[in-house]
Amino acid sequence: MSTQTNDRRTIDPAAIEMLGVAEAAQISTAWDRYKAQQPQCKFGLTGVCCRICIQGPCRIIPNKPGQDKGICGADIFTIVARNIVRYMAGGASAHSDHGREIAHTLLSVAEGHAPDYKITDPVKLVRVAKRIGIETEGRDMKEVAKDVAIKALMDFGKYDSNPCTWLETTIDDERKAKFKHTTIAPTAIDRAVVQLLHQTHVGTDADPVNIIFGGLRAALADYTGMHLATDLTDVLFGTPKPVITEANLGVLDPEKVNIAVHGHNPLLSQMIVFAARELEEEAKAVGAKGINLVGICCTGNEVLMREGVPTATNFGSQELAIMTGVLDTMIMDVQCIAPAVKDVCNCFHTELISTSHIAKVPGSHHIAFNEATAMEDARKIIRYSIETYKKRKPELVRIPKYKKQVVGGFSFETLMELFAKVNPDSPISVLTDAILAGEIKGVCGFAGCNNQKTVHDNAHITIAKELAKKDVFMVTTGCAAGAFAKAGLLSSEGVEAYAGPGLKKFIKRLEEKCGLNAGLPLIFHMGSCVDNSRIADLWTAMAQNLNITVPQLPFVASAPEAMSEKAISIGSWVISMGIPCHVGVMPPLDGSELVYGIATEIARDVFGGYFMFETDPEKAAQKLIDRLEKRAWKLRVHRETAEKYNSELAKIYEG
Ligand code: NFS
Ligand code: SF4
Repeated sequence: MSTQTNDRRTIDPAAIEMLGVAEAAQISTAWDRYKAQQPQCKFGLTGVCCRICIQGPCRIIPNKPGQDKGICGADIFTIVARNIVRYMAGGASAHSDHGREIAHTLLSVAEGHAPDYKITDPVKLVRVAKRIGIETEGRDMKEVAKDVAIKALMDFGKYDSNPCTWLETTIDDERKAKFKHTTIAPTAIDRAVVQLLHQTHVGTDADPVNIIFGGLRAALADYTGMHLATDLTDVLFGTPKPVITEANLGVLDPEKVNIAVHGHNPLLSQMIVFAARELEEEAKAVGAKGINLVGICCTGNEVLMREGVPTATNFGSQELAIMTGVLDTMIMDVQCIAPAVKDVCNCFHTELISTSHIAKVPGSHHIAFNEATAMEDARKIIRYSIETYKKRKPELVRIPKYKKQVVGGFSFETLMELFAKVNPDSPISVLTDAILAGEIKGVCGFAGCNNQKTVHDNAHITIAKELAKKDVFMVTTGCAAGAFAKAGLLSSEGVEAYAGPGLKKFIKRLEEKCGLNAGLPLIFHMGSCVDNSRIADLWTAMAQNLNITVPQLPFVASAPEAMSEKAISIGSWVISMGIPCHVGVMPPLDGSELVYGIATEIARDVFGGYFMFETDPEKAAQKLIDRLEKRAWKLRVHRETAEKYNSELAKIYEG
């Protein structure tokens, strides 16, 4: 039963319209179920409920004699720390296992076992190979690919004590030393996760600081897994270049077979793109005008970045896409697919197709997807979708008219190519010079999800508009990108409406030279959540160019509507790298003042990065701007002093 009335907790006009449809049809949505869960358990919300052994659950009441510790004697700070780092283990597992599949596929390509995949971007392959110390001169690309894939797979399970290759070769020397000194550099991804689960087993580690350092090691394993995922996906499918497309439910086409790819793994969604193109005629044969592929969540971002596939919606509103009545199939791979989508499918003709052996939903149609038979499997899925189209019920069709232009595809390489049009000798200087000159204040990377604890998309949009006004250059990934896309912030419309004078000048200067058929966007879409690695590459390049450390760089991050374990893991490596990170939802750690303090204060002393938890988007924007202004000011002062007195010493300072 829908209880939704006027207080629709979303600012997405298409979602508002579809929630009306849900209400009329009495279809339960995440919005209803969130309400039904209220009030949520205070012990769980603050992280003080321990279920690590089955003597529990132990719920801690501080200062209440007898109940201020768990049955085993675990203190509140141990319990909160253990709970939070186990999220990091979950996040690192999801991201890195995705990366492992990509690496496996590259190995299969090299060995000739995956005939439908190929090395699409040999230039990137060579660049990655050189970076990780693999010989490329005069060698066959398949041999190089094999060595690269094996080295990537070794990052999961190698047994020496050197840090993971993908970590060690993508960060600067100062961070390498920092991670060595604090012992948080993972030597193998799987080991970091397993060790953390061991460390947090009943009766193992009770020291909250040590537990959190174990968590950060897993978080850096998460970074390692996602960076290799980004690199090798680019090798297999091409490094993204600028694309022009659209976003929001208005991209659904009543006259075509509509197929949504939902989840994360481009090994499937990319093949779906190829198969859809190939089988267009078969769709026409049943009376459709063709096949319309749309994306939801990060696999949508993957095919948006490389193929210009439009975005239907993001995590929070995934169920609503089905309620349009025109989605014929929703194809899921892994992660962030709400099981509720199946219940909604039951009210329409839509079929949910699962494809992974580790992600099935009861009642969904399973078509197993294997790399060895990829195109055949993808064709099967497309044909099944065409069959389903025939069952569409015209009386249930209702497509909200909303859609916005999206200019995306800004991989790190593409951004550099863009900057190179202004300064061919030192592309990255285009960005750093603008900061030194005060034209822009710095950079903010937006990532993360939707969370029912916030008003859907509102925190993303509110913060971004504020930052735009104050001349902050912005990049984005994940469902944050989905929110911006639907609101028109990934097109020049956003620049006209919201950019402050400095930011506008900066973007227009690039735009004049870029030679695209569309204006540049207010926020630059860098990809899926694993592509947060591209954002890290950006800050590393900027710091190196300025000859400073990352913690001195005017660069901040924000996950306004964080939800998943993956988001917690990303945030944790972001702060380890030296970047202040805002999170707009309170994670369960304020049950322990000590653990809260480690995340927000002590982390700053040790790593230079730290968390800023702020649920009010306006205040959050102000905090982000303050951080950037302070770092940019310090950077300029120390530069000037160093130049004036010709002193290297003035460059060494705390950010
Ligand atoms: Ni990232 Fe992407 Fe979205 Fe959040 Fe889920 S889809 S991997 S976890 S909800 S941004
Ligand atoms: Fe309780 Fe300790 Fe078991 Fe946690 S590990 S459930 S605090 S007895």
